[in-house]
Amino acid sequence: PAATGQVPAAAEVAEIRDRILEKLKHSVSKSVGSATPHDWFIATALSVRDKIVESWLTSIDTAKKTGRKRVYYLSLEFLIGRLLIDALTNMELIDQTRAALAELGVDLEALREVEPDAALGNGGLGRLAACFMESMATLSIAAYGYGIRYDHGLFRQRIKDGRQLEYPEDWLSYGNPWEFQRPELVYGVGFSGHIETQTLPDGELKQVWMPGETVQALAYDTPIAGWRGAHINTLRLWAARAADPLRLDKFNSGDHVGALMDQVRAESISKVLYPGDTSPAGQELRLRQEYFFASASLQDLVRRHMSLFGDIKTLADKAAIQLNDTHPAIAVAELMHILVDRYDIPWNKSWAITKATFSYTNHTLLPEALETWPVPLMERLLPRHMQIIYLINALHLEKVGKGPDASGARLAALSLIDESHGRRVRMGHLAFLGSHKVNGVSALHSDLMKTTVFRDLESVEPGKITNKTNGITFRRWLKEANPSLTSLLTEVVGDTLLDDATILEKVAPYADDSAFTERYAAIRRANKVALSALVRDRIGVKLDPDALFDVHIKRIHEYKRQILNILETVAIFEEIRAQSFREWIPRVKIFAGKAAASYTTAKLIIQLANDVGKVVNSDPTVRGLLKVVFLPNYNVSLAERIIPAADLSEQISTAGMEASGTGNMKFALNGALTIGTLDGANVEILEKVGAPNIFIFGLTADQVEAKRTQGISGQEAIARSQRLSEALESIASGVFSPEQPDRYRPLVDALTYNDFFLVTADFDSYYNTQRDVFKRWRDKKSWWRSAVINTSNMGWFSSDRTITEYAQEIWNVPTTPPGRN
Ligand code: 26V
Repeated sequence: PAATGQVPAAAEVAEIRDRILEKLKHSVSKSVGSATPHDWFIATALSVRDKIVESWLTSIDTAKKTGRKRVYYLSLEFLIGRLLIDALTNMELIDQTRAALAELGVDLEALREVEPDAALGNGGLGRLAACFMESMATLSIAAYGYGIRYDHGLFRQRIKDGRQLEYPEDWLSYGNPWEFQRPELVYGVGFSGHIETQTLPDGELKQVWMPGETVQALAYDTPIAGWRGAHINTLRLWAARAADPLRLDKFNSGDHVGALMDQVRAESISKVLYPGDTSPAGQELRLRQEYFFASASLQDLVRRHMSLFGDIKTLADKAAIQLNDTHPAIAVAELMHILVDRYDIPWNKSWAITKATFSYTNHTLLPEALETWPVPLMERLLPRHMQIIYLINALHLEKVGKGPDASGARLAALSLIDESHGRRVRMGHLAFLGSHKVNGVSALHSDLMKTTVFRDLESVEPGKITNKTNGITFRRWLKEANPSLTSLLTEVVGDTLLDDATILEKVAPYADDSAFTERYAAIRRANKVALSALVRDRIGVKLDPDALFDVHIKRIHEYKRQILNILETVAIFEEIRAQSFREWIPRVKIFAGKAAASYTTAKLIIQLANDVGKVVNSDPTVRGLLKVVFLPNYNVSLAERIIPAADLSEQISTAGMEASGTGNMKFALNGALTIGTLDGANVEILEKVGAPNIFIFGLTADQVEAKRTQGISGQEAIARSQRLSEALESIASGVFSPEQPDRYRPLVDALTYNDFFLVTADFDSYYNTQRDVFKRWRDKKSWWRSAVINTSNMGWFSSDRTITEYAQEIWNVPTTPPGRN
């Protein structure tokens, strides 16, 4: 990537160089002659970390002195990615550090590549948490992220014979230069045991939980630098340890393995990230993770509150706790436990404090993703919390039961306990009731919340559900991922672009300036050349950088409809072969994404993409007019390489099913045109960029709902579309799996008889819209005009805007835009 700034001052460069050398010697213990790229990475990270720490301590001190309200973002996932370039960028040290390393004969880009991704998340929800942490720091909100320090993040994906294989990920194996262990910060987290009823001196009865098992939570802190380093926040992740590391009695009697049993059991809690992204985990270990981090985080923030303010009753004035999905929802019962049992605050007062403190974000309406826990499991693992949940429920049902429309069915729908398939605690209901505000993540999604899963609860507390459309941090997704484009844009709008993304609007007039669009197109081409080199290195496929790069990257899931894209690919493949004389648009289909290890259909879709690629890429009649690549091990760092090189962004979920999407925003910001359904934030992207600059197709969410009530067989749609039936037929007959012709029978059968995701219903519309894409691509002037209009209208999708809305409408905390500190 091109340099991004001015020539740095020689004295500053020399100082940075000397700091790095000092770290290399005294912290890494290596000489210049023997240092590996990894050693240089550590030395460089430690030297920028020193700068961060100085601001960090000031930020913490200022928050203390001013007695500011703090925001606590509770999330089981933080999908951070790499931090070196991010830290250097936000500390405004990137050019100086690049120059300092160059003097030492070291290439910063090479160091960038040796840092492992912190992949402590599955996908959109985890990456959103990471963007929010960066924006909260940028806006000088005193915020803490709380989560789990997993030893192993999301599995590493390899593709063997077209199939996904999962390998453990090991991001900590070379150490982590960004974190600080806090050995003094340890909390005990209880599980199981029993409850004793005690009589207080005044005759009141009191429930006392006597846990049967206690696990220790150890704090690890990572500083999160905001833009221009003006403010630094803390990401505090908890690691689990046994209270007693070793049972000496067992060890001495010769049972060396048994002596470590408690340790293994305790440490399993923070061992590995759950790799599913929607299907229910169901296991006890997942509930133990949820309670472990909720309890440690609440103990920590209550301790801080008491030491600063000394009165637990003011908690809601000084702390806002955001629940990232229902994963931390048990915190609602935990806070009640703390207030009622520890601080002896009366129930109603405790409930008022709890509600005023919590708020909850929902990230999906998929029924299989809505967490519920079996009552017997809760009773065994968290007996006191189960009592509290019953009491919350009793008071809630008593209140709503007085209403005129309190039918049995309505009460069953409103209850915290789902009685329909065994007795289960509905964590979404608990999060909803325990919060003062509940939000969805796009306008459409927030509306659907009110008419689907939360319809009854919303009717009890109208106005509680609000919308906060997601956003992305432009520091990472524009400047760090696409420095050349960022330079071009700042030439036009000025270098406050990353302080206030709305000034991107000033780029709009340049959509018609051919000198500008030519430079814009040249930057894209250079990014495509760079991506082509990566593709060649990783999978040995050669790409034409002048082809249309059509990109579909995200978790593999039926509702995201990678298969719709594959069907269009197959249809075009057949057409090119049959009519090779026609003038085809050279196109590269790029796929990447992970499937949950147990999600058989998703894994079959990965195999199909790979099998189609194998056949298409080696067919001589296609003559390189179509290439299909599946890039293994999709992660944040790979996204940073692919997105700036994309021409077309595939956002083709079944309408009503993608809560928001955030990849859609990253692509549009970097100037890819979107082909998409009216789903999630696509709807708002359409509003901002205008219909001529986006390719919208397919059924709307309302039409999807109506269609499903008529039946979900694909037979009619297939019969109506010769192209579709031929594409399905070639897949079903083994054209792409000659060694096992019936391999894709299950996929084709599902589409034919049980097409819940309405792939067949949307196929023709998608196919035709792809032909509109081809037409536009031929008219390059018009294409680049649309690309520039996309970029110029994306300012609103900055996570700075999203966080400002949360701060003003949910948390009630002030924000200070960067550059104005
Ligand atoms: C569910 C589960 C179930 C149990 C196993 C572990 C696990 C992990 C995560 C989830 C929830 C996934 C929900 C999610 O990622 N939603 C995505 O959130 C994005 C940010 O709001 C949004 O852009 C995507 O549309 C939405 O799918």
